Amino acid sequence: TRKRPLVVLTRKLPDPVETRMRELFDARLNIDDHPMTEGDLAAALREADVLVPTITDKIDAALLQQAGPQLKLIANFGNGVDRIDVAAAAARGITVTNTPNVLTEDTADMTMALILAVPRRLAEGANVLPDGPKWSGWSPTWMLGRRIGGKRLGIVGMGRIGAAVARRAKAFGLSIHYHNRHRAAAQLEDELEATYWESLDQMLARMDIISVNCPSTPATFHLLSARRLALMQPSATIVNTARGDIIDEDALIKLLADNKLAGAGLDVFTNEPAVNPKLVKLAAKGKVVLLPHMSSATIEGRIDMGEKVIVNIRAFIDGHRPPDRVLPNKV
Ligand code: 8YV
Repeated sequence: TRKRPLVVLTRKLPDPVETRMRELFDARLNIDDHPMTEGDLAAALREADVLVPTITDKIDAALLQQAGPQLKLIANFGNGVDRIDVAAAAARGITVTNTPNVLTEDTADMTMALILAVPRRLAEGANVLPDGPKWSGWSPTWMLGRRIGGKRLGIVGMGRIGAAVARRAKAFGLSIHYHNRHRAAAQLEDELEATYWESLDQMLARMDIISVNCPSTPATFHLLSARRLALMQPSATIVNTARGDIIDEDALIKLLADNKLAGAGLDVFTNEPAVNPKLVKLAAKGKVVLLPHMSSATIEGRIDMGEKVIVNIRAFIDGHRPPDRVLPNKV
């Protein structure tokens, strides 16, 4: 019988996923879930037939040089492949796959939660009662936020997640606007009653809420630059559940601190897991809601992601085209 492929998991995955991996492959698990050091990763690349990394692993061209000739597949446990140099992998004959679709709805739910939470001051309000004495009682002018219904939502990146956010937002009475490299299909525009803005600058200037839903690529690095962020209205809020580096975080912090922007809801940051202390201060003041990169974090979603990884590995090993192959020119 053929030797089972050595599949190295860089992090602990849900039990059912690991059980299945062990049934199918020679799976090397990370039982105590320690984040991999660069040395661990290099060792894994030297030995593995298949590597299953997560967002906590940076797999750049230099690291890939240490990969052994047996490594043929990097099956990412996650949608975004911004931490993997897909072109460098391709140059070495290594295929990269990801886990799209299964985390779309969960991520959109959390994005919607932030779209509601920031203008309606949910995090501030949720802190009042645990702090007991802070509540002096109801008052007509206390804890006033901004209405959601009737406002304009501008989505930056109308892909699967952007569309799922738009569907939710539409049900809350927001009008849908979007900017994307390419205009969306007429059918989707009709369904969402969405307005396409070819100019991101013009859209930013006119929106009440902006939601960032595009991937992180060289083309989207600081897409929301200092200049562009300054185009937003002082009453506007911005939500990011995509990747931290799409927004110029320092510029965002400055605008928030200067009250030139009303608020922000951030699930992703420039230097994860480090978070700029200025953002923490703004959170204490109720200007921003900060989440620890948890928009796709559901029990069901993580199992679905694991199953997708397995489907991709099996297809690849059986000599088929894995369904979720990431092409270098698509990154
Ligand atoms: C995960 C994500 O947190 O899929 C993504 O792109 O950001 C999240 O689902 C992570 O990437 C898992 O590796």
